[in-house]
Amino acid sequence: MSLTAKDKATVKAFFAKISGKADAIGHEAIARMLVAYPQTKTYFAHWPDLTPGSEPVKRHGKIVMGAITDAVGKMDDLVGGLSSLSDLHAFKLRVDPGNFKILSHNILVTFAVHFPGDFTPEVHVAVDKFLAAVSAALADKYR
Ligand code: HNI
Repeated sequence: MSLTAKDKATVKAFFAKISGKADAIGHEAIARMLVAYPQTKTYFAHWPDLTPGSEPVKRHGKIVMGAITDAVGKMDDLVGGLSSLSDLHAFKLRVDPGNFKILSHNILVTFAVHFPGDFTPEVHVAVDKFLAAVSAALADKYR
């Protein structure tokens, strides 16, 4: 499960390539999650508009993708690097950690749609492993 040195290099190179489109990717991933997995909408009931293209969906996509891009730089210690974010999701937001897998899936789909040439099977597996490691780190504080 843990990322090999090669996986880490593959993830870093892919994120360097997508960095210019990170906000749009974050927006689309969150929008897809809310439409395709409507049970995730419960956590965002306080937003005025949960539809694709709305301001809160765009803003949140940018925030989440920013945190994931930041995590690329913390790959050697994701549990330590994401501990305060894990605290927030576990104790304040109370997000069921099963939702991390749902969001990760939507991020992968969005990468594949926007970077069909770069998103090779090798990139796919490395980024999938990275998102699973981010999810595990985010779930670390739950119990
Ligand atoms: Ni998440 C807020 C990062 C998955 C529900 N989330 C944040 C913030 C970051 C963040 C960063 C802003 C924190 C702050 O204000 O200090 N979230 C991440 C990351 C992932 C993730 C990196 C997974 C890869 N969050 C999820 C999932 C859900 C979720 C899967 C629910 C389905 N997050 C929330 C909610 C908020 C939130 C709810 C508060 C949103 C708001 O603006 O009110």
